[in-house]
Amino acid sequence: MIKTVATTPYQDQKPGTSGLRKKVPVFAQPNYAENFIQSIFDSLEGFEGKTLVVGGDGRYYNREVIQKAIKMAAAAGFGKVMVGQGGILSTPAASNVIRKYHAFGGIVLSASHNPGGPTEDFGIKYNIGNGGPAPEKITDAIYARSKVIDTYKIADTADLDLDKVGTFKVAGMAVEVIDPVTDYAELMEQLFDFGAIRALIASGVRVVIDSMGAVTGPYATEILENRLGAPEGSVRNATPLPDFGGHHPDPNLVHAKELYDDVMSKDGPHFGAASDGDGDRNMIVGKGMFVTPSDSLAIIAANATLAPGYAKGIAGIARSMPTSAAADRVAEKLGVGMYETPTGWKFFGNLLDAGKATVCGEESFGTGSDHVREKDGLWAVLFWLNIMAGRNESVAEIVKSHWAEYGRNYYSRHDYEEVDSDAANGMMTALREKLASLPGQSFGSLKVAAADDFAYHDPIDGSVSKNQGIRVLFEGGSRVVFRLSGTGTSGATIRVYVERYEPDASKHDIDTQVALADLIAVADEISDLKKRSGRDAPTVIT
Ligand code: VG1
Ligand code: CO
Repeated sequence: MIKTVATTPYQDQKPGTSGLRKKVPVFAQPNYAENFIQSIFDSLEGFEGKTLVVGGDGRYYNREVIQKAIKMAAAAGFGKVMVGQGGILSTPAASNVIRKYHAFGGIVLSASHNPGGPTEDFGIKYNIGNGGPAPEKITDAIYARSKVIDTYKIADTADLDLDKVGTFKVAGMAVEVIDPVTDYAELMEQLFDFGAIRALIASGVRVVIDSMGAVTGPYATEILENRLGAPEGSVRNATPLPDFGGHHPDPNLVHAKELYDDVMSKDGPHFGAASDGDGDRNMIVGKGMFVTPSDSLAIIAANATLAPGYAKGIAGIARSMPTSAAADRVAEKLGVGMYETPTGWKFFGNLLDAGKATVCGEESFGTGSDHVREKDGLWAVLFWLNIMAGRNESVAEIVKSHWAEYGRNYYSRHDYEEVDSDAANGMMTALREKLASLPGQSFGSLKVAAADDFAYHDPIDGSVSKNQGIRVLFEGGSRVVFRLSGTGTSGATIRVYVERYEPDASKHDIDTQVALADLIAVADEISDLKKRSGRDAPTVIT
C-alpha cells in the first residue's frame, strides 16, 4: 500500500559541493530524509518504470535511509531498485553500476571524508544517468522543492533484508540486492595490467592499503589480496563500520599518519595508500615520498598509456581551479586539451561525456577518469601500481623524474576548520572588495599579476558558475587561492591553497612549507585571515 504523508518543509536542505551533508541528529528529525528524497524525485522527470541505484558508505544511519529510499522509490513509480548488499556501494562503484545497467540515476548515501556515528555526519547525494553527481541545475531544483514540499509518498511495507543477495519485491517493485564488489573489480581488471601488478607484488614490492574502517575494505581486499596476490592483511581496517572504528576517514597526512609513518620506516612497506569514507579519494605514499594529489594527476596523465585501458592515449585533462598547474604542463607536452573547473566532481561530467577530458583530478586527494563519473580512490592506487610495474621504478623515482622533466609545482593547502561563519564570510567579502586594487601591488618580491573571483563557463552546456574561489596570481606563476568549503557541517572551513612553480631541478628537495613560506605569509597579509578567524595556525595542512 502507498501512503501519502503530510510534511513540513525544512529550509536548510541546500546541497553543497557534494550533496546534502548534515549531522545525524539533523537527518533524524521527523521526515528530514524523506523530505529530501521526495524533493529529489519531484525534481526529476521520466523515471517511471526505470531503475534507481541505491547504496552508501556504510556509515551510521545508512541502513535506515536505504530502507526509506527503497520504499519511496516504489511509491514514486520506479520500476526497480538495485542496492548493494548490506547497503554498501562505494561512490565510484555506485557510479559504475548506474552506467553498466543503464539506470535512470542513483542515490548515494555518504558524507565522504567526514567522521561517522550517532552525532557525526551523514549525507544524501543524487547521481544522474551518466553515473555522475547531479549538475547544479538539478541540485538547485531539489533545494527549491525542499523549501515548499508538503507531502511525500512511501510504501507502507516491512523492511527489506539488505544482507541477502537476490531479487525481491517491495510493494510490487523489484529490488535486486547485488554484490557491491564484483562489477567494480571486473572494471578494474579491464583497465589495468593485473598480470604486471601481480608480478610486481610477487617480486617483493610490499603494498599496504588502509581502508580506515570505511567502504573500500571489501573492494581492496578482493582486488589487492584475492586478485593481485598481496598477502592477507595487506588491507588494513578492512571492515566497513558505522563509526569507521573511530577513524576520521580522510586520507591525508594528518588522519592517515599511521600509514605514512609505517611506509617511511626502514622496514615498512614500499607503497601505501589510503581511502576516504566513500572510496572516492586516495592518498599515495611511497618510501621517502608523499605524492601530492596534484602531482598524482599529472603523473598519471603523463604515464597513462602504460595502462591497457588508456593505451590509446588521453583526449584531455581536467582539474579543479585550486589544483596545481602540474597537469597543465603535461597536457601542453602531450598536445591535448586542459580544462579548469570549479571545485567538485559534478563539473567534470560534461567534459567526460563529451570526450574532451579522459583524466580528471582535484587537489583534495581526488583522481579519476572517464571509466566512471566520480573520482575513484582504488582506481588511482591501481594506476600507480601499474605505472610502477611498467616503469620498473619506485614511487620516489617516478615523482623525481617527473619533476626533472616538467619542473615542480610546490603546493600546499591550509584548512582552518570550524571557524565562526560570520568571520569567514567577512574575510571573503573583504577580499572581494580588494580584488580590483591588487594587480600591480608588490608584497616583498612577489608582484600581483591578476586577481579575480573564479567563474566557470561550461564549454559544453554554456552554464556559468560564479564565485568559485578568489585567486591572487603573481608574476612567475605563483598563486594563492581562498575558498570556503561546501562540505562541512559545523561553522565554516576556510581553505587557502598555495602554489609556486620551480623549474630548477637543483631546487626540488626543499621542504614544501619552507618553499612556500613567503606566499603563506602574503596570503595572511592580503586576507587578514589569522586576525579575522582568531586562529594562529591551520587545523590541517596537506
Ligand atoms: C571538498 C573538496 C573537493 C571535493 C569535495 C567532495 O569540497 O575540496 O575537492 O570535490 O570535498 O569530495 P569543499 O567544498 O569542502 O572544499 V568527497 O570525497 O567529500 O565527495
Ligand atoms: Co569522498
